[in-house]
Amino acid sequence: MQPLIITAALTGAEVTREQQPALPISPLEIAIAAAECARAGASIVHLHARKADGSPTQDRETYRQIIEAVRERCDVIVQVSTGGAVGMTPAERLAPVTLAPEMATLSMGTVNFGDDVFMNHPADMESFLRAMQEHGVKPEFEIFDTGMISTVNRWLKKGLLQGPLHVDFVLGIPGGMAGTPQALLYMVAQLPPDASWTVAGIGGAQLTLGTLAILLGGHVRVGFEDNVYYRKGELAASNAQLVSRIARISRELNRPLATPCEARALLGLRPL
Ligand code: KMH
Ligand code: ZN
Repeated sequence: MQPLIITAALTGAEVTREQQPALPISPLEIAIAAAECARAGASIVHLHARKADGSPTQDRETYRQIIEAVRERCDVIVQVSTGGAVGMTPAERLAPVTLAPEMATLSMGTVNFGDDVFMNHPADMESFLRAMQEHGVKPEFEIFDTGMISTVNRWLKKGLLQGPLHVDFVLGIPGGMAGTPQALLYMVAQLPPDASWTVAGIGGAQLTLGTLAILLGGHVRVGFEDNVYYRKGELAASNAQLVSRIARISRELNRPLATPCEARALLGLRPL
C-alpha cells in the first residue's frame, strides 16, 4: 500500500468561531495551523480564505498571503478551494487558481447542501478544468454523489483529462451521498484502476471513513471544514489534534505516512 496522504481542511467556508473557537481565519492563523498539521503528519492543506469579519472570500490577494505564510513555515502541498461558498460566482471561485498553486479542488456537480444548493454547471466545471490546466494546477475532483464520478469518467473518455486522476469523496453532506462504509465502497468501485482517492467524511464520519480508507489503501482528509468535534459532544482542540489522531491510527495499522515530498511523487506533482 502507498503511504497515507493526510489532507488537513483547516477552515472551510461555513464553520464559524461560534461553532469552533479554534477555527483559523486570518492568513497568519491559517498558516500557523497548516504548520502544526504538517508537524502532526499532514502532507496537503486544503485552504479557504476568510475576510477579517470571518465571512468567506475567494479574494486572490488573501489567498496569496495565506500561501506565502504557509510557505514560510513548511513544505506541505497547498491546495486551494474553487468551491468557495454557496452563491459565489464561477469567476469569483476561480480567482485563486491564477496564483498557480500546486493543487485546487474541482467540484463535479450540483448538489443540495443543507438548506442551500451548491451550483456547478457543466460548462463552468469544464472552464475550471481548462483554467487549472492552463496554470499547471492539479485538480482534486470533489465527489458529493454518484453521478459526479460518472462525469469524471466521461471526461476521461472524452480525453479532457489525462490520468492518473485524484478524487476526494465528500460523504455525509445533507443532500449528498451518505457518510457510510457502503457509500464509500460503492464510490471506490467506480474509479479507474490507476486513480488515487481520499475521503472527507462529514461530522462523525470523519473518523469512521478515515479509518476505513486507511485499511482500503485510500487517503484521508480531516479538519474543521468537515468536522469540528473530537468525539460526540467534545470539540476538537485544533486541526492538528484531528490530524494526529488519524496519523496515530495509520501507524497502528502499519501504514506509514507520506511526507509532502512523497505525496508529491504519488500525485505526480513536481518537487517543491
Ligand atoms: N463550501 C462548499 C460549498 C471545495 O472546497 O472545493 C464547497 C467546498 C468545496 O468547500
Ligand atoms: Zn473546501
